[in-house]
Amino acid sequence: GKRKATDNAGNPNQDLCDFLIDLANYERNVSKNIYKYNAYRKAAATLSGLPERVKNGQEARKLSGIGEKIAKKIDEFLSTGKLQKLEDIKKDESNVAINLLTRVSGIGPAKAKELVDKGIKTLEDLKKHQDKLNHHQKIGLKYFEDFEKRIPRKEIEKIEKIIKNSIAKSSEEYIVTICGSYRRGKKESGDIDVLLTHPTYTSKEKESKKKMSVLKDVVECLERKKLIVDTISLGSTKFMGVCQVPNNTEKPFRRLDIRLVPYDQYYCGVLYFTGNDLFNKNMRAHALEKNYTLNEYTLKRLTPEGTPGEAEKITCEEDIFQILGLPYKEPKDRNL
Ligand code: DCP
Ligand code: MG
Ligand code: MN
Repeated sequence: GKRKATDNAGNPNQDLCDFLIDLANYERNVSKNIYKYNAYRKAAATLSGLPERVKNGQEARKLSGIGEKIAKKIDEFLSTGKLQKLEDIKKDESNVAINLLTRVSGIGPAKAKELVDKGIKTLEDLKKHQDKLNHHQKIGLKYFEDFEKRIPRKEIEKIEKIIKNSIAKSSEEYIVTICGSYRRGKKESGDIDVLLTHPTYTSKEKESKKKMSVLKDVVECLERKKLIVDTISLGSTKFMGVCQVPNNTEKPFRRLDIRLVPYDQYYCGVLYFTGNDLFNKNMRAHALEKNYTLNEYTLKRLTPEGTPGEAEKITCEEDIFQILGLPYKEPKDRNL
């Protein structure tokens, strides 16, 4: 997601979170320093969870993810109302342009820099140079304003019903879970992350011809329902595209991803795509401490030599926590 990750209603530290997210984005998009990007995001996430306004950097330092350098920036911002480092970054118009272009879905920092070096610096410039964009980037540009809008929970609930009802007509046995921030209980989301499986679709028969068409059939069904309105990409296991609540042309266009996951790998997939990313990182690190390796597909025990064994049999998310000796965490408690 490229939007603010600190969207709590009435966050008393919103302005501090905003400047940290601005810094994070410049580190990712311009300096290409993912380490600093993550550090700033972590600090912003910590501040956004506080019930009260931070009084000074020293107080903030006591919190997890806030060290001396960020504490100093907090003090500077609290006393001057701005941050010189950010002002300097913004003085360079190519920095501002790179940052803008990376907000287009499908344009990463490298592509943005390439475009800016060619003198393409605004959305208007981009529209005139669509020949320099791939299909994903063209879609990102076409729906730029809508994709920046957060999706209210109510609207995702509506879309969830449409997807479940439509798919149930072809087989009652489909299992559909909307993961991501929605499953973690957030009031608004950046996109819609759908996981799909069917008991007859397992990792052993991934390649069979019949299975290849499962996702295509589902996508075509949702196109007929006028829910899916554009496709970024469609493979045998992953659809990326655009949806809109049917018969509601005033509603914004939304980013929709659908992943078809083998039945025996479904709950590792659900865990991964529920996130958040920090929670996933911690979970994987914890698994390694217990000599397991965890990813979006499987949980496997590691031999003393460090080679993974057979995939553990997982029939629900609780199984994963239990095997790793962790107390179960509800999705709403995975917002780290
Ligand atoms: N994910 C991850 N690591 C990444 C990207 C994603 O672990 N680098 C996982 C955790 C995310 C989930 O996939 O929660 C879905 O990715 P999104 O980018 O859609 O993130 P969210 O749904 O959490 O937030 P948003 O509301 O911005 O879509
Ligand atoms: Mg999401
Ligand atoms: Mn997503």
